[in-house]
Amino acid sequence: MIDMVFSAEVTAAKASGVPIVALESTIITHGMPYPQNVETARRTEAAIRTEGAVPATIAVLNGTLCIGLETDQLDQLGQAEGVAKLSRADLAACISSGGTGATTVAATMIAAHAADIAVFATGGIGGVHRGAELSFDVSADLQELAQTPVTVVAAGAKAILDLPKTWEVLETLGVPVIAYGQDMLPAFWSTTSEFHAPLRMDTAEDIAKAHQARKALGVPGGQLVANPIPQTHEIPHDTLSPLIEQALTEAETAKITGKSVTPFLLQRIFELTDGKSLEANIQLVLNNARLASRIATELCKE
Ligand code: PSU
Ligand code: MN
Repeated sequence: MIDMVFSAEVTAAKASGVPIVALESTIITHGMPYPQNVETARRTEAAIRTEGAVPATIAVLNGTLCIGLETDQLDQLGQAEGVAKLSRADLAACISSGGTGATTVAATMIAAHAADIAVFATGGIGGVHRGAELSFDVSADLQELAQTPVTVVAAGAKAILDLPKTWEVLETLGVPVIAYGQDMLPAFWSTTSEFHAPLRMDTAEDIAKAHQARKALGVPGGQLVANPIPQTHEIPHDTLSPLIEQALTEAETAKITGKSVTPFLLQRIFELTDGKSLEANIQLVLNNARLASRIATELCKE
């Protein structure tokens, strides 16, 4: 088993059986600008505590896999330059070489599972990029959901992606995609989309039961809970759509590829919406943290 260092708060939660919710760190280093990134991380952690659970933000700091960050560690990570973006392929190498890296959805799932944490909240998962039929750019997050038993609460896949292809791949991989409280899938910055969700659940209890049933069946992999952004904070798809197109064209012109694609697009959309996309992103993360806490609480009861 890999060495892990738990924060004081996570250590205490483990000792007393308090529910724990994992959080990723790529959203801090590559998903939002400073200082909003650190502020959002703190507010997300606080939202989890308000629900009676404990947050475990995951990152690799100087070769140590950290499950839960202390206040100063979070501050430093949020301002650090050149932090690696870690997925399944490079998590181990970062640890073995003593590096520092932020964990994506895929790497956070691996670490959460290793730390025996079953629920994880984020903003949006990675998915099939537009033009993937030529670029083959498909996030490792999808494969991870198929093989690692963690329930991930997200506001759907980011609308910069090819959403129908993302949902198709998740179906092929056997990942349960559960819309929370509505029939349609959310689209990150927008509450709804034109795509019907394969599954719908209305309570945290039902989601926790489905997590346990999958485990009891011996089916590997996790679940994706698609939790819609609260309507008061959404950016309607029609407003966003042309701006996403513009950001995608710019990415193509600038020949942005690989790991840089998602951060580039998020940053451009932030600029093109005068910061409105960031405010929506913050609100949906908080909303996901609250639901994840309630699911983790239900899992602790069983
Ligand atoms: N959700 C956000 N902002 C982000 C991400 C998710 O609101 O920055 C990150 C996650 O860490 C996710 C990653 O795993 O983007 C996907 O990157 P890629 O498309 O390169 O797999
Ligand atoms: Mn990619």
